[in-house]
Formats: sequence, structure tokens, C-alpha cells
Amino acid sequence: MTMRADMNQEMRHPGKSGATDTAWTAEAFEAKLREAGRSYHIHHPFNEMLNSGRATPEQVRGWVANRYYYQIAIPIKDAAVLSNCPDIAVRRGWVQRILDHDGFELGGIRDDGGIEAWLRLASAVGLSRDEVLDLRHVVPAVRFAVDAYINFARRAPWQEAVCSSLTELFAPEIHRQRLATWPEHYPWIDSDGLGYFRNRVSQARRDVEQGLAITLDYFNTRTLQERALEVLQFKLDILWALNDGLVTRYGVT
Ligand code: AHQ
Repeated sequence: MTMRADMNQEMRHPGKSGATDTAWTAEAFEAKLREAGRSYHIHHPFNEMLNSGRATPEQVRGWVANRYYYQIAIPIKDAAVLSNCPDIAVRRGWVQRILDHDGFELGGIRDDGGIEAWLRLASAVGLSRDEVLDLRHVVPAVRFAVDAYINFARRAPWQEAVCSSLTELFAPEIHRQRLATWPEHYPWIDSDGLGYFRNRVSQARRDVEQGLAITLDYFNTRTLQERALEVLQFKLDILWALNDGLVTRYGVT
């Protein structure tokens, strides 16, 4: 294998070499989960282009229109987790994620939700609502990566689907990075459009509190912990492949 492949191999399947059967402590296991952040899509060339101001308006619009397909998949994925989960206390926490994205009207409180906020981002970058809603810009690799995530959540044990959401360990940083860089790099984007990222910083942190607690508790043998790292890497690869799809369609500089 070439150096790159070796590096990829180690990045993609950490902890494989020399596995013993002693479970890691919760602290050591959490550290391993956080180490996987080395292959988070914040490091993908397309994202680095986007957040360093090198993206053209067409590349920004392409990213927003394609990521819409990921955003509308999240509540479907979360409903799959709920449908597989018999634990009422877990469901009571998890259902919040669907409300975050689909919005709600409860007891006089109304929230349009994250998908509507994403459509405001789409409008701010110059996309029409219809061309986002009808998914005409979604490239095959993005569709397949996102559908793989939904199908995984439908058929995997619900605890594995919970574990796969832990890419959000690294999400507050990427949302903060956009909020810090886009206004300067893309002054043509109305800042109202960035509301989605503002909301996600705190929502992602709350999501991770529940997801990490479930993961540290359930994956409690070395074999299960190694499985958790594989599941997290699978989801990291989904996000990475989504960005690869954008490169093939919109290029990267
Ligand atoms: O906007 C994002 C979001 O709502 C979620 C839910 C969570 C999951 O259940 O997998 N992951 C996630 C993510 C969102 N935004 C991505 C981004 O880069 O804006 C990051 C992504 C994640 O880290 O999984």
C-alpha cells in the first residue's frame, strides 16, 4: 500500500492494530472517539475552500442545494432511531432532534425549524425555493451517501445509530468557523441566512450530551468499543464522500 493508503488505513480504522480484549475506560474510549475527528469533513478540501473564502457563488450555491438533501434526511434518520428504540427516556430526549429540524407549534410556542432555516440560507445565497425543494442540483454521490445514512439507521441496532450521530462531537467547531468566516468572505450572503449555523452550535452540543452518554454506557466491552469506532468512521466517511461528490460536480480550488 502507498504511504497515503497506509495513512488512510490508520485514519480510517484506528485501534485495529494489536487489539486486546480489555475494555477501555470511559475516558480512554471518549478520547478514541474524539481522535476520529482527524477525518471529520472540516478537513475536506471542499470545506477548506468554502471556509477560507475561495468558493465561487456557484460552489456555495451547489453546497447549500446538496446539503439540503442531508438536512431533510436527518429527521427521517432520527425517526428510524426512535422506531427501533424501546427506551422511553431515550426517545423523550431523541425526539427533540426531529422538532429541531421539522419545527413545531406546541402550547402557543412556534418554531419554523432547521429545514426552514436552511431554505432561508438557500435564498440568501441566491437559490430559488423551488430549485432546492425539487432536489434538481443533488449529485448522485451526495444522494447515495445520505441514503446510506438513513438505511444504516433503519437496520442497525438503535445504539449504533446513536453512535453514528457523534460526528457532531466536531460540529460546533465547523458551525463556528462558518459564522466567523462567511460574513467576511461572502459579504453578498445576507447574514439572516446564517441563522441555521447559529442555532446548531448549541443544538449540536445538546445532541452530543445525550449521544455520548448512551454510547459510553452501551459500548462497554473492547469488541463493542472497536465496533463503535467503526460506526463513527462509517459516518465520517459519509460526510467525506458527500464533499467528494461536490468536488466532482463543482470542482475545488
Ligand atoms: O446540521 C447538522 C445536523 O443537524 C446534524 C445532525 C447530526 C446527526 O444526527 O448525524 N449530524 C449533523 C450535522 C449537521 N451539520 C453538518 C455540517 O457540517 O454542517 C455536520 C453534521 C455532523 O457532524 O454529523
